[in-house]
Amino acid sequence: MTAQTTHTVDAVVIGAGFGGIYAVHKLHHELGLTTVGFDKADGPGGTWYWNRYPGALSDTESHLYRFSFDRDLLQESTWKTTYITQPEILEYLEDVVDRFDLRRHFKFGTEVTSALYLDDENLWEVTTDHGEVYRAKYVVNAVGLLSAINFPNLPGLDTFEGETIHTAAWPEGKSLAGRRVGVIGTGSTGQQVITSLAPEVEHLTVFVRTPQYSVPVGNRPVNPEQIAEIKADYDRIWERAKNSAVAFGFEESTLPAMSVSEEERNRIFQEAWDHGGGFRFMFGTFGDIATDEAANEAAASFIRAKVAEIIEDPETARKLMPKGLFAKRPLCDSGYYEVYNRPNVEAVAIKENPIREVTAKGVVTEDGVLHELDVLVFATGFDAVDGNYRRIEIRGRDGLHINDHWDGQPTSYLGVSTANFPNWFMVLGPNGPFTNLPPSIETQVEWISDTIGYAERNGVRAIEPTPEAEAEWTETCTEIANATLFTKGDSWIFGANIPGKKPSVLFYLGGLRNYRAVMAEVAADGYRGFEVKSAEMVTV
Ligand code: FAD
Ligand code: NA7
Repeated sequence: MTAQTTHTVDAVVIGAGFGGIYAVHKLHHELGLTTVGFDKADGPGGTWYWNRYPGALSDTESHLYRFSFDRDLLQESTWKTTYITQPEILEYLEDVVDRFDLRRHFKFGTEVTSALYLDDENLWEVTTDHGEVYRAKYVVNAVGLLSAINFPNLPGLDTFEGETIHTAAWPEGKSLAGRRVGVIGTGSTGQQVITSLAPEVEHLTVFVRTPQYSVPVGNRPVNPEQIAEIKADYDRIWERAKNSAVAFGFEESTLPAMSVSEEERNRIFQEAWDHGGGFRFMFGTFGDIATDEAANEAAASFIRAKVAEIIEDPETARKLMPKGLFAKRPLCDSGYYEVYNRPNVEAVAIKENPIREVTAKGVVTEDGVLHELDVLVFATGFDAVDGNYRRIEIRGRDGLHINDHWDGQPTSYLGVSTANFPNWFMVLGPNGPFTNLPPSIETQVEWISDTIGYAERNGVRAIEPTPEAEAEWTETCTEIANATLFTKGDSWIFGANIPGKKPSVLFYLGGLRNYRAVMAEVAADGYRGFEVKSAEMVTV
């Protein structure tokens, strides 16, 4: 064994997506801390580095899917369409990294394998897959909430002679034109990749397990005047987004769906359908679609009628027809249902006709049919929220493993910290806000950075939440979630998409405005719910 050099820094940041980039910027440039960032990826971008599949698009409007912290950056960045594509977001994030001279603080192509708290020294010891060891007072985890891949192990998959690709590990520029392609998964990602691949592949077989409700995204070109208008109004736009629930920039409705006539209801739904946007359809039409069953059914039946109208073959429409509650992350698409009218696209309903096995030539379903394929695409999503944490050996006070601490369910205080893990912070950890994410990420990174600044100024050696505060926050998130219909729809929002993962509340569904107020109050109240140990009090 070769002797390892141990590097000493003030802070380690894990991840180089929106969260990690901003965290390194704040800690280094504003607090003046020596900071090193790590990412497994060979460059910055996080989500947008990995998800290079055809059709990858943000479903937050372009002008709000970005950082708001720097006025000049806001004025100088631009976009072409109302929604921003993966290559453009990646380019934007790369530009941000260069603009703030952050690249030299990151070590790319480097996976953090463990983070161990050294109780006696009040330091974290972080080890990478290159065997490097870093000691730091603070660790900021920005490891992504939709980042740990879910790759189901289908029987016989290893015998497949074609290619398998997960959408979140799509090789750059990989084209499937002219190939016979199968796609498993029809969530947000599946819909995007299916819609984009359909016109260029020879044949597309879509293995549909649970059809989902989707509305048009409404992506349109924007002209320089429209962009200038937004830029002139940016202060107000961000103010409004940060003071709303889902922070998608539209006015959120408070009108109960059943308080208007059926005709008026359908007019409002149609208007939202024509405008586009999934969150807008769910939260901009009426105020109770996510909470009231009758309102929810009204929205669901409006979408079902559209599916029946768009898909010409009634049997295909039946296979694609969503059922039950409209209570998952609302989806929007660029002509997804229309794709099934193409002669080269076939839907296989795998709940009624399950996948039996994968063979050398393709996928065999229970009815004995071999669906011959050159490529099998997995759009099967992520082990969301806690997935990446559980893949690192993280041990807090007294060697407590994060997986043991989170045995029942992943928890946190305020989505940013957890008891027994001092000076250890999370961006979009369990029970953080469920919104358009950049403004929530900024809220958390700013709060974390302020807290670290407070600790540094006040000689604080260790800050961590009390178990009671964490339990209370979990209870708050559970109560809010239980008041919605989301708990009744199985999805990654509750960890219900991963076999063996215990479904539990993973988000604070109280909205960004309320979240920001709580975060501000906790800090103003002397870090209520945190145990703050000053240098003198800590036994060394
Ligand atoms: P990420 O961007 O996920 O970055 C985390 C990084 O951490 C990754 O690069 C990963 O490699 C790295 N990492 C993890 N573990 C380790 C380790 N042990 N060692 C080293 N590096 C590690 N959100 C929206 O608000 N609007 C949208 O329209 C939207 N669209 C999306 C579309 C897709 C296809 C996906 C997958 C997600 C989408 N999201 C959207 C969610 C998106 O993840 C967030 O908006 C945001 O990009 C998250 O940024 P982040 O920095 O927190 O995490
Ligand atoms: P999702 O929303 O989790 O969708 C995954 C899809 O894959 C969904 O249709 C699943 O069906 C399907 N799936 C998952 N595992 C299997 C197996 N084993 N067999 C067949 N089908 C399977 O992930 P996305 O990537 O689309 O979206 C996640 C978020 O990332 C999204 O909200 C955006 O913000 C980006 P199921 O519904 O479980 O029956």
